[in-house]
Amino acid sequence: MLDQLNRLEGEALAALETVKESDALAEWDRSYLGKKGALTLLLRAVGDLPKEERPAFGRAANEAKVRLEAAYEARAEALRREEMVRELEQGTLDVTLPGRPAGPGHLHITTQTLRRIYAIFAEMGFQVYESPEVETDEMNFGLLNMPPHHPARDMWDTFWVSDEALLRTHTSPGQMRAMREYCPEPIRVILPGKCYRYEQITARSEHQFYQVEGLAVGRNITMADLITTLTEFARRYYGAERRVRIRGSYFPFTEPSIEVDVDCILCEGQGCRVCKYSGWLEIAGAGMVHPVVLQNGGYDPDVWSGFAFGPGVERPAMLKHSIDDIRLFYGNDLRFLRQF
Ligand code: FA5
Repeated sequence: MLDQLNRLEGEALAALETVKESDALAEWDRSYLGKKGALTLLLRAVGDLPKEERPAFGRAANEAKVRLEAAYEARAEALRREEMVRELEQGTLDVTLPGRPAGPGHLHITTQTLRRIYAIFAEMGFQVYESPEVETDEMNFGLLNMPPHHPARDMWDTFWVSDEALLRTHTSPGQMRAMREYCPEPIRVILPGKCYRYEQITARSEHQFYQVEGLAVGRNITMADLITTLTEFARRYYGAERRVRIRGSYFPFTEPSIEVDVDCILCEGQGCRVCKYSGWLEIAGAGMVHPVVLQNGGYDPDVWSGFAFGPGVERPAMLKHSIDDIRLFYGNDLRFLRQF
């Protein structure tokens, strides 16, 4: 079969030499590289070979494919140039025409939202701390009070990079990095960044989205500080007229834990697809930093306390701008993006 492959490659390259115009080039592409092309069919037949011959043949066939694709690109470029020269000679291409103007770009709606969030928390004395997107299992879960096999890990469906490394499912591992860097000083930081979850994409859930974690560690920090901070954030971001609701919740790394909702701007609390017909939209999980987490970060929980919160970014932007589908954010439809 290796001989057959070599013959096919030689034949394809020779045929390419004779191609003089774009229809013939497309036909060449179909007959050698297309779905039913000769090379594709040969590659598929690899399963018929004895097991020990398959890797060498597979490698050779893939290399031949790369060479043929490169030859195709080179021929296509040569034909484009020939066409241009022909047009110039015939006078059908006017190179003196002005180019098409490229309008100035602007910041993506997510970036605008992030900057607004940074500004609000900066006014409250929080500084930005960046932490990695590829994390260890230990940082993303273990040190956050979720040892291996802890059932709460199921709350975060994970994209694994290797047995120990993953794409962070939330910005909370940044808490541990900030604590370990600043200990034994008090902390007031926000940790913005992209998070990844292996989950179903819907009108309100993406598999890639932003969060802005918040963390404060000090000697007398209480739940009242947390609620005030988040209520003030909601007031400044959504406007004073929005209602904020605090619910009890559960996160392994905070105790007690809460969830913060704002009444749905899209339906004015009447119920719609985005708020799952509840009238409320969850904007952040939060709570008092769990003593085990404080300890893992180097702080003595008998002396220090802290709060943490983790709002998303796209969902707040959806609420504020009445966007009813999160998939629009990264769909790259300029008609959508230009509105903001
Ligand atoms: C967390 O990820 C916790 N780490 C939050 C936290 C931080 C709790 C600190 C306590 C202390 P949760 O899975 O609920 O929690 O996500 C937090 C926010 O991220 C959600 O409120 C939502 O705004 C956003 N979010 C979560 N999943 C998605 C998704 N698939 N698409 C878009 N936004 C999402």
